[in-house]
Amino acid sequence: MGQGKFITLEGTEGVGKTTNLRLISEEVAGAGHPVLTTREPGGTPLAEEIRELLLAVREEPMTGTSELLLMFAARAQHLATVIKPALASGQWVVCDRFTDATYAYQGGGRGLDQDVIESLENIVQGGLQPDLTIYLDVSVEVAARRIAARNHDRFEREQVEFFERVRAAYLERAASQPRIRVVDASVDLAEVQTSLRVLLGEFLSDSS
Ligand code: T5A
Repeated sequence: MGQGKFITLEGTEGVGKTTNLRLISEEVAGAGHPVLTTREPGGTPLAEEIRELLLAVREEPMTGTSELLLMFAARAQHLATVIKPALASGQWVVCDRFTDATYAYQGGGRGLDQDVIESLENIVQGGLQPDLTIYLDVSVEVAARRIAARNHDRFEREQVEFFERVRAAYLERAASQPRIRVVDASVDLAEVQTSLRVLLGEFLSDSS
């Protein structure tokens, strides 16, 4: 069996990534490919512990650089122990967030240097990139309303301006990278899912 394909799902908070992840995995499995669904930060026991460190609300503020290094530490573990072995065995990997989130949140949101992010990306990933990235786009106001009732983690407590910068960074990246496909996720869930099925249908037929 050849190498599997790597699909990532991106967006700001509350755009519907978790809601749509299952549909994406089902479409891939329905086309006959073995599929592994995972997430970042996280995806292994150690990386999930790093996720807890990253999301916890605590008195001591976390520096942007600490946040960036923890994201890549979790990613290094996830890639080495889950993603790369799965792809090598022919499984398709569907991942809730990956390095585009680092460019958007730590780069756009926190204002960290893109060149530093790129250096870490090279160290941790080598040449590995997703084959397809689906970016679910929703305005910051609509997304905030969707998650208003939840207990907010450390990121979700950021101001609107932070998420505007994150969204702008995602859209800028999507405009320059053909592997990133933008889906309007502000419409009804059924409509979002129709768009996802069409997009995945094209990708699956191009990959066969
Ligand atoms: N992070 C992550 C970084 O800063 N850098 C990185 O490199 C990485 C990898 C955790 C945090 O880590 C940061 C970003 C994050 O802040 P996460 O857990 O993936 O990452 O983050 P969240 O975005 O918080 O995940 P959520 O589960 O909260 O959001 P989802 O998955 O986008 O939204 P979901 O599916 O839970 O939907 C939210 C609500 O909206 C409804 C759903 O039913 C749900 O109630 N909904 C819709 N309602 C109306 N119309 C639609 N079309 C809808 N779609 C969903």
